[in-house]
Amino acid sequence: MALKIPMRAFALVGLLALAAGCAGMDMAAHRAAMTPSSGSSVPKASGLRMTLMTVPKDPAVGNVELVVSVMDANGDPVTGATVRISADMTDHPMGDLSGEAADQGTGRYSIVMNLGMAGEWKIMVKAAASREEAADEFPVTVK
Ligand SMILES: [Cu+2]
Repeated sequence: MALKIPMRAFALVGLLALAAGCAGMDMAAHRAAMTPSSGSSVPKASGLRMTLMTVPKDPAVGNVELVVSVMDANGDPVTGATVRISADMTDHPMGDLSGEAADQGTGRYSIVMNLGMAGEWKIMVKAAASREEAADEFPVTVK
């Protein structure tokens, strides 16, 4: 099956989900526009804050771009952070879906993951920048 999503700078992960016996891939159309998705984080003691967007905004089963924005306590974008993302379904394990998001240079960090089953997912994000760290979890519904 040919991937419809250009590789760009993203790491492509998640093929292990196919081995987990879940539903086959139905590649989502990859929308160019980035629109905010539900989920935002509570400020942590470190001062780092994160939000998550998905592309497309309402993901279907298949490859989904996960875009994390990292901000400091003033709301300014934080570049040069290390952002690790892992994904799983909320009610059963889907195998090891994790990777490091690529730094887009604008405080945004992006990775494409194969969310291989319809239902409720949780996207877990850990960010580390200079002396600060933050972790958060975001709900994503895959149709
Ligand atoms: Cu599943």
